[in-house]
Amino acid sequence: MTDCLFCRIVAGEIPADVVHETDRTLAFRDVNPQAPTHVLVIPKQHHATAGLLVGADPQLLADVVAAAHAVAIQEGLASEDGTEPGYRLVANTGPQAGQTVHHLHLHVLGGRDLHWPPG
Ligand code: DGP
Repeated sequence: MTDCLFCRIVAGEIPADVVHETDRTLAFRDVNPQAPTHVLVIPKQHHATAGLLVGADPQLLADVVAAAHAVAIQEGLASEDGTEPGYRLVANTGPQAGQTVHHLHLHVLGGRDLHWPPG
């Protein structure tokens, strides 16, 4: 989709600080970080939400989650066989949840104590 910001990042039309890439996923640092580590993990193909993606291509949703875990390990937020020190995956979905970019993205947040419930 040419009017989608994250599709334009995938296409290389908008620069991004890419930290991880597979043939079907891309991970890059959030432009407005909310934690010391704040990375967005997306499918390269356009899907608006996780709920829509899981119906269309469940393997791709699994690939996005696997990429997010790989980013967490790479960023020192998780060991391969565990979660220490820990991180949070967030998928804001819809306007009331604050989704502003309508291309599925998992926020990988870590590097500080994360409070619950979120705001
Ligand atoms: P959400 O509110 O869940 O839709 O999150 C969208 C995120 O995208 C938000 O944290 C800011 C980030 N963002 C918006 N524009 C850009 C951009 O051009 N580059 C990067 N790297 N991140 C962006």
